[in-house]
Parts: sequence; structure tokens; C-alpha cells
Amino acid sequence: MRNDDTPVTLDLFAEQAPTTPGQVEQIGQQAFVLRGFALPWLERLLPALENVLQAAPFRQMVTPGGFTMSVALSSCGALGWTTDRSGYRYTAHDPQTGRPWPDMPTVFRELAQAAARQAGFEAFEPDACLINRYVPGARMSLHQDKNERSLDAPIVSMSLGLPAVFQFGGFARSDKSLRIPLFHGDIVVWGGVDRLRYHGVLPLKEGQHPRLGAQRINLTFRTAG
Ligand SMILES: O=C(O)CCC(=O)C(=O)O
Repeated sequence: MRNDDTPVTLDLFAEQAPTTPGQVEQIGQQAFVLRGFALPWLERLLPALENVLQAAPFRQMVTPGGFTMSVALSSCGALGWTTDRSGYRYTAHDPQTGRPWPDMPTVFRELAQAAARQAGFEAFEPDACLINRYVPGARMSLHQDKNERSLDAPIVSMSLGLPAVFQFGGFARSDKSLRIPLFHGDIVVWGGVDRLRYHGVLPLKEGQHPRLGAQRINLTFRTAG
């Protein structure tokens, strides 16, 4: 209820995220949702994101099985995650341009490190930032992040734009998953004993975000090399 006693509907798909900045939700032994953690950084983060996307625009990639992913991808940092008919891997060059992936902006790195620290992971050194763009209907099926050379570092995953439902499961694809609504500015961090948990995103619902329009952008930071 608000002060005026008007009932508040926690509409998952409302334009404004009903996130409580500063709230931390534990979703595993070493896994946390940091509500609104990115919000104070956005004035620096969004222009930096735009620059990265100018150098390495979103594109739809094909899985080894021949399916075109509904999520469009880009990357920045020393390594970028890619997929094609020959497999999933990290590359130092953008396969579309043949150029190195754009540098990871300082604000990206600092924010990812601050979020990791808040979740108990000191000294996080991300060398890969995968940028996922969801339009309504786009989804990411349950998977584990396991193309990274070492699994010691956590995953730091940041949500921007439209809300989405994040699935956070167990160590087998068939394990039951939590369904966690994520909003503009929320960050999920998982590592340690939770590092290999299956996770995914349900199909994005239609909507208009006041800042980013009809899309959700996710930045996923990893130590890959
Ligand atoms: O979009 C998200 O919140 C999750 C992205 C993800 O699971 C991945 O890139 O591996």
C-alpha cells in the first residue's frame, strides 16, 4: 500500500520497475539478486554501451544445431562469446568485422567489480562482457555457463530496459528453477558452489521501457580466458 492507501499492484510489466534499490535477495548459497544496483551508474553506463554497440552492432547468431538465436548478441572486452555451426566459443575478434571486440569500458568493469564485491566475490577481473538484446518474444533457454577456462570467477549479469523473468535452477537441466522477476538496474551475481547452475530467461513480454523502449538488454560479465 502507498501512503494514500491506494493498493499497489506489483505489475511485472509496468513501465517503472518496482525494484527496491539496495535490497539484496539471496537465491543460492553464493548467488544474489542486487536490486537496483546499477541505477546510480546508468548516466555513465548507457553512453558507454552506445559506443560499444556502434563498433560491434547486435547480430543474431546461429547455434551448432542450426537454430538462429532469438536473442541478438554483441560483446566487449578481450574476449567475446560467439556461436556458429562449428560450436560455442570465446574469440578475441568479432567474427562479423574481423576486428578485436571493443574494449570493455571502465564504467562496465568498475560496476561489475562493485557488484561482485557486494556478493562476496573480491578481485573479480572480467575479460568478457556479453551483451544480449531481447525484443518481445525473445528468450534464452536453460543453460550452464561453462565455456570459461576457469570456473573460479563469478558471473555478474545486469538487466536494463523491459522486465523479464529469470530462471535460476539446479545442476541438471530438469531440476526445478526459481522464477525471478528482474527489472531495469537489477544485477544477479552467482559463483562458487552455485557457479554451474542452469539459468535462462522466459520469453520477453511486450512493453515500452521509458528509457530503452521495447527491448531488454542484459550485460553478462565473465572471466573467460
Ligand atoms: O539475460 C539474462 O538475464 C541472462 C543471460 C544469460 O544467461 C547468458 O548470457 O548466459
